Amino acid sequence: RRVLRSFNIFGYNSFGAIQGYLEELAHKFPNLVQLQELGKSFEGRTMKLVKISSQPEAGNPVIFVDAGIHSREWVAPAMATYLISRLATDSDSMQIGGILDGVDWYILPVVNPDGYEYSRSSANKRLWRKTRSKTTNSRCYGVDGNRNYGFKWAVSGVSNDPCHAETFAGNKAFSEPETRMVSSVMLDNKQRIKLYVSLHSYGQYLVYPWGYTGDYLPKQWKKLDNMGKAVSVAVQRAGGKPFKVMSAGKWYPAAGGSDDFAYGAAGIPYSYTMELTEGYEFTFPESLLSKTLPQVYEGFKEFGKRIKKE
Ligand code: ING
Ligand code: ZN
Repeated sequence: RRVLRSFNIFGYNSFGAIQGYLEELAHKFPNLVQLQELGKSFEGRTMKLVKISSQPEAGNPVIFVDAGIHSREWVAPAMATYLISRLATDSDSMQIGGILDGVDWYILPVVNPDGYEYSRSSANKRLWRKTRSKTTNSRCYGVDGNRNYGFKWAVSGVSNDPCHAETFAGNKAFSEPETRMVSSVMLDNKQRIKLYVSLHSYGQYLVYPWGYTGDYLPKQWKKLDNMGKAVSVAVQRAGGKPFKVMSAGKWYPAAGGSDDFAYGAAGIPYSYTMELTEGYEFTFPESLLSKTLPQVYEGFKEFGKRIKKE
């Protein structure tokens, strides 16, 4: 109860307050919201996957959303937590137009809790991006989680310098417990997951594979492009900024991202990195969350509608 009082859905919350809120939702909506323990982060924080379903036995297609692999991108966990809140409460009040009929949502709102708490700890840590694991250099910490996935690992857009680079890919693919846990969710549920969305904060982009190269597009790129554009229109209709929809590698090539792994290794047919939000880069003002999160939610409703029809 004490934890809940410090939780604000339109604010930047501590990892503990977010976990407390998720427990509260699971308690309040036991037929809708389930928490699955995935394991522990490097520093020992328990990672819980939120599963939201109105028909848990139906084997519905699944939309998997994660956020916060980059710790300084605070708007991403805020969006994921807001999405969880809306899915649970709207569906309970039947206002959601059946967004939970025929589709289940799996959401991991804070992929990198150690980095998140580190970036919250003081103003000079605010822009920390990586995990907080120990590297081969005992004075340098952390791996770029979005360069650590085991698909075309380290072929482009990465660094092997753990000390001076934000894009250190790790000393091997999946060196980080956090990226291993996300990949297990994908692989364990690959028959059912039809859409994967990873939330970040830099510019206003909705990008799809490939990220590792700008030279090729996947065979099915047009389907990815069309769905992305429809989502952008939905957000714009709600008063939000449109997204630039394109392949990640055409923006800038970088290998080892979670969206490439989802698409290329787990065979998830729709996979995106969604960047919120233009003009503020990593430090999106807390005061704008109450306006932006509901706008982007309209985009997630569009994702839901389209996956249901697939
Ligand atoms: N952006 C992503 C990054 O990890 C990205 C975007 C991913 C580009 C993969 C190309 C390939 O760099 C942020 N905000 O981190
Ligand atoms: Zn990022």
